[in-house]
Amino acid sequence: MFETRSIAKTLIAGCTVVCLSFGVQANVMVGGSMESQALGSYASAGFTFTSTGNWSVDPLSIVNAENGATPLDGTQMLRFGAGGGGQSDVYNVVDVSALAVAIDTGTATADLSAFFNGLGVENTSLSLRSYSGAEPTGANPVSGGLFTNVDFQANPLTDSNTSTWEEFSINNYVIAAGTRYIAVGLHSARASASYADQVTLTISSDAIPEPGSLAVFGLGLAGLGYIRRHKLH
Ligand SMILES: [Ca+2]
Ligand SMILES: [Ca+2]
Repeated sequence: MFETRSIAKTLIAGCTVVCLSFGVQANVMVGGSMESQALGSYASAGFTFTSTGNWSVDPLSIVNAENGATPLDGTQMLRFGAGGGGQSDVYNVVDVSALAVAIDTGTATADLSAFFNGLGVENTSLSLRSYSGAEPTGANPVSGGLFTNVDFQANPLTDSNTSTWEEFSINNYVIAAGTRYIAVGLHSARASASYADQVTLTISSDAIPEPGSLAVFGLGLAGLGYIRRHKLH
């Protein structure tokens, strides 16, 4: 009897969690913590969709703590540029095809959050772009007009205190129906050393519950029915 009661309670607990988050909301960013890309400098090497999860396009470095700046999470952070000054634009492409059903309702939204830091007061910015085609290879996401539906937030400023991280975001980016890839862009005017870390891309949709959620929801209902029939407490 104890075992069946435990199973029923587990089913109900599962239902409660799923029911509270009915609909889809998930951080789909890969590589946003800068922990999975190996330490070192990355020269401008273009960009392909098969490099999903890695930052690329303009030169960048993945570094440990330096210049009084400590990674916001883990032990690694992104440093814009591989030396020298000038504008630096780095991108990471996220495959969102697993959420196609929700995205194709045209009502799914994305929220991008990224933290910046710098030795000086830096001009930084964020961008989001979407792509609806089949997965191409060997393509730069920001050249040739592949990506559309651009949302660009320009000129948020860091302070010059390297012990603090400044959060900037793009909220309620409406994902065009048909989107299968989203390019996340981080940009810095880079007058001095500047950094980024803890990038998240959260997709939300209330339109279509996940099939898996429906299955667990059904199990939860079955568990409730079992309890009522057997008067478990
Ligand atoms: Ca990190
Ligand atoms: Ca700061």
